Formats: sequence, C-alpha cells, structure tokens
Amino acid sequence: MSTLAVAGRGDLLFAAAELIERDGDKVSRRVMSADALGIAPPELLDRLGRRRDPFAGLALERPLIVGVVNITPDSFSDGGRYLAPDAAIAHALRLEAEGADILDIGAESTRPGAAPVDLQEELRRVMPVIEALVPKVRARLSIDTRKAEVMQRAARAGVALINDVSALTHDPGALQVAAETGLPVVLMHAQGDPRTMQDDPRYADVVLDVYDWLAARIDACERAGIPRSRLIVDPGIGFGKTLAHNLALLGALSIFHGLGCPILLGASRKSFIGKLTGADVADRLPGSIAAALLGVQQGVQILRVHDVAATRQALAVWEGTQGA
Ligand code: HH2
Repeated sequence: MSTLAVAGRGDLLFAAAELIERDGDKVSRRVMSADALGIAPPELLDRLGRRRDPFAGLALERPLIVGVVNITPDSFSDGGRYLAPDAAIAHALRLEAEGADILDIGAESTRPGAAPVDLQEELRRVMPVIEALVPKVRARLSIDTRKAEVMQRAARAGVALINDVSALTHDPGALQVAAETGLPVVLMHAQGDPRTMQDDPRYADVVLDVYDWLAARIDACERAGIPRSRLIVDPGIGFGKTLAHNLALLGALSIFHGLGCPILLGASRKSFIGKLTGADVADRLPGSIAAALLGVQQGVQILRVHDVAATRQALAVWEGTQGA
C-alpha cells in the first residue's frame, strides 16, 4: 500500500485521504487510499506533498514553539501581568529559556469583546520591549499586530516574523508593508472583529469556509508580492467560532496542508477548553497540551502557547515515540 507524505515529511504519512469538492452548496466527499489519489488536481497534490521551506532560518522538520508575550492590560489569560516593559522582557527571556523558538510580542488584545488600541499606544507598549530583546535573544521575534505601521517599525527593529490575526485585512496598508518588509507572515482566519466576533458566528461548513478564506488571502498576498513560501496559515481557534466550530477545525487541521504552507495552531488556554471542562483560564494547561498534541499528530508545524516548558515536555515525549 502506498502512502502520501505530507509537507515533505517522512514522519507524516497518510494511507488514505478525503477528496472534498465544493460547488456552491453542493459538497462531495470521497475517502480514498493514497494509491487512488492520482485523480486529485496535480496542483493540490504538489502543495500537499512539497517540503516546506524553512522560515526565518527555522527548519520545519520538528514542531516549533511560539511563546506568547502580551504587553496588554486586558489579554484573556494574562492581561496586566506583563504591561510594564521590564516584566514583559523578563517574561520573554523566561519563555526563551524554557525552549521557545519564537517569541510573539503583542500589545493589543484580540480576545472576544476587546476594545481596539490606538497606534501610538500600541507602539509605546511594544517598541521598547522589541528593542530590548533583539540584541538579547536567540529566539526569533514575531510581532502580533494588525497595524501596518507597527509591522514596519517592528521589522526595522529586527523582528523576524509578522503575525496578523486579521490576515492583513484590518489595515489597508498592511499587505503592501508586509510585502516590503520581506518577512514571513502568519495569516490567521477570523470572522468579524474582536468586539463582536462571538455574537453569532455562522458558516456553511466551517472547515471548508476557513480553508477557502485562507486560500483567498494567500492569493491576495501573492498578488501583492508575498510568495506562498513566506506564508504560514492558522485556522484562528476562538476567533468568531462557536465550540462546535472550534472542535470541527481541531479535528480537521490536516486539511490545511492542502494550502501548501506551514500550519500554526493557537489553542492555548482558549475558551473551548473551558466550555468542554469547566476549567477557569488559569487551569487550562492540561487541555492546552491535549490540543497541541492533537495538532502535531496532524502535522501542525508551529504551536503558539503560553506555557512553553510544559509544551516542550509534552513534545519531547511525543517526539520520542515517533522514532520508536
Ligand atoms: N490567538 C491570540 C492572539 N494572537 N495569533 C495567531 N496567529 N493565532 C492565534 O490563535 C492567536 C494569535 C489570542 O491569545 P492571546 O494573545 O493570549 O490573547 P489576547 O488576544 O487576549 O491578548
């Protein structure tokens, strides 16, 4: 029996795949063995199978950990703890020591209901922390922002990655600025704006809608001069999604390999864990680890987490069993 090696990885072999075709409201699904996949569009097979290029000098053969640094008063899990620059810098250094490959620095909460932060305030929070960390850390720095000017200033200061939860749609200048920086970009799916996104999110088929939306964002980026090899996709767990939507996406993460980009998963401490278990945000580490492992099992290459040491340990056990 032949297997399909996904994303150029010898450890990510699928014996079967589901071929899904959508035409308006009509969706056809066929589960087929890897031998029979020749009938799938060649371009799709190429995207599924092609080895992912390293980004920011990081290879993607084993999962990478992004540690979250929130310089905000109101983030859903750690708001106010790292608002002072020294506290944010110390936290970032701790996450690096715990094994973070990337540190994602953000100064605007995008939790449900969060109010937007104005440009000057975002710059005032984020730039001193980036400037202090650039000469100090080996880990790559990522800027978590929706604003073109923040992207530009952070890029000049030495960040290696742009992470935009609006996939370069929020700020009309973001596509061009991101292209000019030459940096890799995380395109995250969100439905609606943080303030209202949880009001009544609806999809025809959440997995296919998120997939098609990300495919359209990749096209827009390519047209703006950002090649696919510089893009990372993220289904945006918790961003305009009900519990059922989040669970459907988590169960179908491997479909996003069809976009031909590395996949980032941000499930850490999110509300679906609370909804499933009743755990408060401070007690969601076990559920976060379960979600992270569900992701890497489906070939997710990048995990965005608050608890780096615990995730590192879980990955070490998972990786240990992979070669066994
Ligand atoms: N989630 C959050 C923020 N940024 N970026 C990506 N790519 N993917 C995510 O899932 C994601 C993200 C929300 O988490 P956090 O930063 O801890 O909270 P807040 O937005 O309240 O600051």
